[in-house]
Amino acid sequence: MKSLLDHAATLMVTACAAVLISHGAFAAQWNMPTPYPAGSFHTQNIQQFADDVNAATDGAVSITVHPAGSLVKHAEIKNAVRSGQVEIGEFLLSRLSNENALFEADALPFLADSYDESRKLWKAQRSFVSEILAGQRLTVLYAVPWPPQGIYTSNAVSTIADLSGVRFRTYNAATERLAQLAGAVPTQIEVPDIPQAFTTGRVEAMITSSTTGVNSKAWDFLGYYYDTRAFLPKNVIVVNSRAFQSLTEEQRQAVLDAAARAEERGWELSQEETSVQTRTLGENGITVSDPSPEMQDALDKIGAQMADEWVERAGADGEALLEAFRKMLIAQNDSSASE
Ligand code: PCA
Repeated sequence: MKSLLDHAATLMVTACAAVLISHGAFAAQWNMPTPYPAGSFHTQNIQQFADDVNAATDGAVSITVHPAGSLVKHAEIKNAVRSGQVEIGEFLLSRLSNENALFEADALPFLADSYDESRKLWKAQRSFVSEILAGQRLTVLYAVPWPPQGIYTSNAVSTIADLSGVRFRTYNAATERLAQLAGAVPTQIEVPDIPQAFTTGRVEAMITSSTTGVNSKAWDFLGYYYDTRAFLPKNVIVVNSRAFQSLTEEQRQAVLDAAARAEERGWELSQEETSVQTRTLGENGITVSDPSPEMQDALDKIGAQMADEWVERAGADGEALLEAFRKMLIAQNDSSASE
C-alpha cells in the first residue's frame, strides 16, 4: 500500500512539474488564513480576489483561503505571514495597536464615522501603515472596513449607567478601553467564538457591526441593537514581501490589480451591508434603535477621552496623520461650499 501511495505521489509531482515547465515559471501555491467566517462579505471578497489572481496568472499564482481561523488563529496570522509560515493573510488592523498607535486610528469612536470619512482616514493612514509593515517584510495589498459599530445588549439600555458591570465582549484594545470607560467588564473574544461565549454567559453585551451580529445570529442570545455608528475598523490584507518578490513582474502586477479591485469592491459591499444587515437584525427579533441622547452624549465623551489618550501615544506621526485627515475633510467642505 505504501509503495502504491509513493508511486501515486511521484506521478503527481511529475504531473505538477510538467505544468510548471509548460508555464515557464515556478507556480506559487499560497495559503491565506483569515479570521472571519466563510459567509462574511470580507471572506467572499477575498475569495473573489483569489479567483481573480488565479485567472490573471493562468493558475501560476493560486491562493487557498482558510477562513474563520481554521488554519491560523487571528492572533497569530500577522506573525505567520511575517515568518513565511503562510504567504498571505487577513487581520484586523487595529489589533496591532500595541505595536504602534497609528494602526488604531480607525478604532477611535466618532473620529471617522461615515464611509466618506473612513476613506479619507485610510488615505491618510495608508502610507504610515504600509511603511511600518514594510519594515517587517509585509507588503500591504488592501484594506476594507466593517460596517459602523453598534452596541448589542441583552437588556434595554437607556443610560450609560445601564452598562455598569455588564460583561462585555471586545475584539481589540480600543473596544476594551471603550467598555472600561463605559463601566463594563471587557473580555476579548474572536468572532467564531461569539455564540458560545454568549450562550454560556461569559458575556452579555458587545460592540460590533450589523454584519457580525447577523453572521453570529445575535438574535439567539441578544435582544437590543443600538445603532451608534461609532467607527469603521478595517481588515487589512498583507503578503510576505519575499513571497511577493519571488513572483514575476507580470504576476506581481496581476496581484496588485486584483487587490485594487478587491479594495473598491469591498468598500462597496461593506456600505451595502450596513442597512441590509441592520434590517435583518430587526427582522429576526432584535429591537433596533438609536442610542438615547444621554447615552450618545456619554459615548461622545468616551470618544473624546480616547482620542486624547491616542494622540499622546501616537506622538508626532499621529499628529501628522490627523493633520492629513483634517486637511482632506476641510478640502471637501470647501469644495461643497463653492458648489
Ligand atoms: N466585526 C469584527 C471586527 C469588527 C466587526 O464588525 C468583530 O466583531 O470582531
